[in-house]
Amino acid sequence: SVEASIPEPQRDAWKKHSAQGFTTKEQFEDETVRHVETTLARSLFNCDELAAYSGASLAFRDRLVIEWNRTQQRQTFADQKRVYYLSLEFLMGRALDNAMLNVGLKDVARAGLKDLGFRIEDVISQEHDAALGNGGLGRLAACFLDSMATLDYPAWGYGLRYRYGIFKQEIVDGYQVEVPDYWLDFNPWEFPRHDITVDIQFYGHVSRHEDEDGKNIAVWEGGEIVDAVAYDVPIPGYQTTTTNNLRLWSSKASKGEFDFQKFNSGEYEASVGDQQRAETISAVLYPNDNLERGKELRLKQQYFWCAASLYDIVRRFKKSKKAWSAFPDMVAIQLNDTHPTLAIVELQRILVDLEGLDWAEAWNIVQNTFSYANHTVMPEALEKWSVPVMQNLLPRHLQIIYEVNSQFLHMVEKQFPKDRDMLRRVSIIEESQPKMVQMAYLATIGSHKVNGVAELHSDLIKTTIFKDFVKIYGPDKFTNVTNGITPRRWLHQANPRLSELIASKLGGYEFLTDLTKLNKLEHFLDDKDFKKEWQEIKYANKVRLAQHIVNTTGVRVNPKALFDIQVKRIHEYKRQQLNILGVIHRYLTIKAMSAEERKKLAPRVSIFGGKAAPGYWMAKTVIHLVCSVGEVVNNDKDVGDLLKVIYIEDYNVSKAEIITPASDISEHISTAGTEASGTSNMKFVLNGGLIIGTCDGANIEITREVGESNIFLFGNLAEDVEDLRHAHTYGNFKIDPDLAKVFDAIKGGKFGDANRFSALCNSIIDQGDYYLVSDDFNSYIKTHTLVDEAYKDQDAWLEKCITSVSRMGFFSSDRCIQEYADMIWNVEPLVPEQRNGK
Ligand code: B1H
Ligand code: IMP
Repeated sequence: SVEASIPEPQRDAWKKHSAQGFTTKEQFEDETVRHVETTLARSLFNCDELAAYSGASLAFRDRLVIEWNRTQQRQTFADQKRVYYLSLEFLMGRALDNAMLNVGLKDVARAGLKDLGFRIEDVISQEHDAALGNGGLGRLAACFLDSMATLDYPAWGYGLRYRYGIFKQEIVDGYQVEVPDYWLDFNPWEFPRHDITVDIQFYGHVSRHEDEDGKNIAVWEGGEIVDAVAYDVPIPGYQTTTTNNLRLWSSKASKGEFDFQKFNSGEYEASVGDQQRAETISAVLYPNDNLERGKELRLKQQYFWCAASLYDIVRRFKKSKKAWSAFPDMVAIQLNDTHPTLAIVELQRILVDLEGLDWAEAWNIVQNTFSYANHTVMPEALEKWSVPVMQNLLPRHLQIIYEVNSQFLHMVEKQFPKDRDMLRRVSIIEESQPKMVQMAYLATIGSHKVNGVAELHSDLIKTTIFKDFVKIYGPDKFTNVTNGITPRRWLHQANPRLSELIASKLGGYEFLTDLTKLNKLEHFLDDKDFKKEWQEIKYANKVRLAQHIVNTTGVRVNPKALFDIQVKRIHEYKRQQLNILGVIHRYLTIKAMSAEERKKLAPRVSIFGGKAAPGYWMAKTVIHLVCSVGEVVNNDKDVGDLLKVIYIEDYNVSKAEIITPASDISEHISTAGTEASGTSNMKFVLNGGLIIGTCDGANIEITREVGESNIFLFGNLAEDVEDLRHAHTYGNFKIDPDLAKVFDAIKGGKFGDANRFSALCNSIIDQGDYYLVSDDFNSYIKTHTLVDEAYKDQDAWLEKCITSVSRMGFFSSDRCIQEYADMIWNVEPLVPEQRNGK
């Protein structure tokens, strides 16, 4: 704060001693050894790889912190609009490698570590992933942070500091077992800010009082208080000194609340219980992807995080001493799905109850501040909170929601006077038993823009869940921002050799900050040496993955085989079941082939990976089926290298960095209309793999960019799904004959006790086949035959891969952030003096 700043006469001394951070190899070694010896109290006699990782990280951290401080000062002085990205998930992965590359000192670190006796790869792999997310939604938030810093936007992330991130998955006897992910033992990348603590209130009741001016105001009293403590994580941009902040809140028993009475009177357990209850709020990430279960603790997490973040944002704004009407000119708040929707209500509460603004003036500020991105249309993922639960936990917020709803419905009634059913449909409060608060509606009404995450998805939300809202607000409120990925992590870091090869052809690494530059690669399609090296790199990446597979599963796979990969959360809509049923079909086909026919077939490795939500039995059954098929196929000597089936345990971001560059083909085969975007599809293509996919999410735009001849599309279209489902229920549903043979094999016990798979088989055979596995089976199998054929012509295949990579420029998260900044947030970058190369 201003009061604590150093007096003018002493500032020269201060500046003279200001920390600098290393730039040379000598300095890096100095700093690393100093940290190992002093910060960690170790020596050259007990410095293992973990200690070397810690020392190197602390050396890099010092550098980041210096730029981070400068960035924050610059942003404060610049007095311009900032973006706040609210996400309940940030799937960051590892930080050291990313810091080295973004700062531009990885080569320095490699040489320095070598001098000190370490291989940089071994040091990097010591780091525990920061896995505060489930899948695509959380990883998107992480890519966005990277792009916002790289593009010099003054931006903060706000999230929760879970003590346990997404669980670690072990496969035991072919079943998923969940192990807690306690990741905070040593985390050099976070800074506890014990001085930044916010009191968060829960429960209690609302009473009405007159203030000094005779105005009637609501006062929320009683209940309990929990402290939110800030932990800050520096986010370095690539080739810029801009280093933004990710602020994660941790819950703690409030000093005022912690019951010393109880403690002193010997009721230790009761008082410790209170403390534990407070700390439970940020204890664990809910491990569901695309599913909301309506648990009170989850709502508590959401409010805790929204209230702490809003308090912080409002505090920062108030320092500027501007009028409240200027709030939306200084603050843009982006809601990553509906999870932070309570922030809308909390800002209205702050403005009306605490700051004394008129309702309408306050609501205008709120609407101009917020924007909301929708990430799913799956009904089971749409958030609804029970009114009684909310009444109990957040009584004042529920009142505000009712008031917002009442004013909104009034407006709608004026606009559509004769349409009673419209009012029922768009009400934030669903008149069910119990009544429910529909968060997607609240988020839409409280925001000035709503976007989907790929073109098809953005169209779908306008014709389904938000159809009425488009009529009410007009189409301009609804827009599309197709997702993207950061090329720094997903090309340069994950696939350094490919990045280097591309740079050697394009004359530098500019493509990493302007991915459209990749289009120049098409000029090298006739360059034999280039193509040979490209192929060698793909092969080396496959060898690396094969090594990982043999180390972790004991199964030896042939890196010359076609690697066919599906890694993502296990979900019926993503249809891993279609994939494994297709694999069984392939196995049965091979078994029936003559030796001559077998010779013509390209050997395949089918690779699966991903976590199932712990309570999602069908998803767990799919994992078990994959493992059981693997057991049989991998031990069938008659089949040998022609087919291998692998389950990679504990898929996470750092494993994705090994897996993604090693695909020949990857699978993105969701039932059309269910996958909002998908982002791993972009990562695989950017790394020189082709994809087999449905016309869903971003697959459609990938097809448009790379060209139809460079992608393997199959299956029914989104527009036909409803009719097909209707036919399943009311027509006479006949299962695909090839698929029926596959089920016969399963039922015959070919892959172990058939009872274990009966629920999975029946969901397709006689329970309506909601995800259209049977409808798409034939087209899927045929398309895989096309893949086999295409792979035989290695030259043509390579050309497809290179052409595709050259056309992937659109899918950089930089483009995405640019679109958000211009169309939705209305913010400008704040460019530091040093931009290119720090
Ligand atoms: C996506 C989620 C999600 N959409 C609820 N929705 C969650 C919903 O914990 N929960 O309750 C967690 C996650 N995740 C994904 O977002 C989409 O399925 C992908 O298609 C999309 O690429 C990604 C990023 O936009
Ligand atoms: P997708 O939406 O399934 O394509 O996944 C998007 C991205 O999220 C992947 O490329 C990974 O970076 C990440 N991801 C997906 N599933 C998991 C998981 O189970 N653990 C960790 N990261 C995941």
